[in-house]
Amino acid sequence: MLPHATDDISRDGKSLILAYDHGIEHGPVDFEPNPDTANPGRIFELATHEAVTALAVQKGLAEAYYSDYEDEVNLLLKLNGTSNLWMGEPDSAVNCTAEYAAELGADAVGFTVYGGSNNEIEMAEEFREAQEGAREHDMGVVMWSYPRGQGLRNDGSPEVISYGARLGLELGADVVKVKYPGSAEAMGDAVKMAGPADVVMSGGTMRDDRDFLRNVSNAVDAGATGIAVGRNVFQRDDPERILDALEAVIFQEADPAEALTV
Ligand code: FBP
Repeated sequence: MLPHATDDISRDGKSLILAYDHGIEHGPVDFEPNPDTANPGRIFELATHEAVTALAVQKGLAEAYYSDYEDEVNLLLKLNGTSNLWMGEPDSAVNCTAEYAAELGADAVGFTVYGGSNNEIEMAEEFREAQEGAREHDMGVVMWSYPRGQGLRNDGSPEVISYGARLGLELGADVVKVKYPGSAEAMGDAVKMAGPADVVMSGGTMRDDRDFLRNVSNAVDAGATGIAVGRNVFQRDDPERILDALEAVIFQEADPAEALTV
């Protein structure tokens, strides 16, 4: 990782990345709990919340909306993505270059790597191109490091998640986004494996407010620099309220129970 590479998508060394690539990754089903969120404009507005340090979207949404928000929102442009209609071994189509991301005004690029997939070799090579392209344009690099594939029996185990964190460091990511491994201790191991690269936890499926904030707090206590979250924010009836609470937990290290009352 390069020093200062994440300055544009973090605040005081912490990050709250609002992820909104679900329209491609999961499809319309993710918008059902809160139908307004099918409208990308609603999410770009949400990303102006002061807690949000960057918004992760695909190229098409950036082209359509970002020019209206470039003064208020930091753009993390996802360079690859696959729909849930794809039934093959985990893979992700590269659908944008680092050069075009820079043209669209991106502050950083995002890239999924499925370590352990039968497609890992190609994905690592594609990541190399994206990472080096980002460096040429002074953009930070965030790896969605999600080991999975037919050969991996337990892709949610702490060992596999730590390995994913390490892959991010070895391949040149500035930030590695990993699934929450289930405990502060396991998160601490992943953070250690990532060395100088930042680690952010992935939000995951919708959870009870307290459980969710407790996991985030554990992750931050263990050295994670924050979260990259989608569903646990935008699927709630009041996404702004959970952003207020996340801000307190991540940036002020507030107790999760107290954060809900701010
Ligand atoms: P969530 O907070 O909703 O889990 O989003 C994080 C994220 O990495 C998204 O960026 C992505 O769309 C999704 O999870 C992928 O999840 P998975 O591949 O595990 O279904």
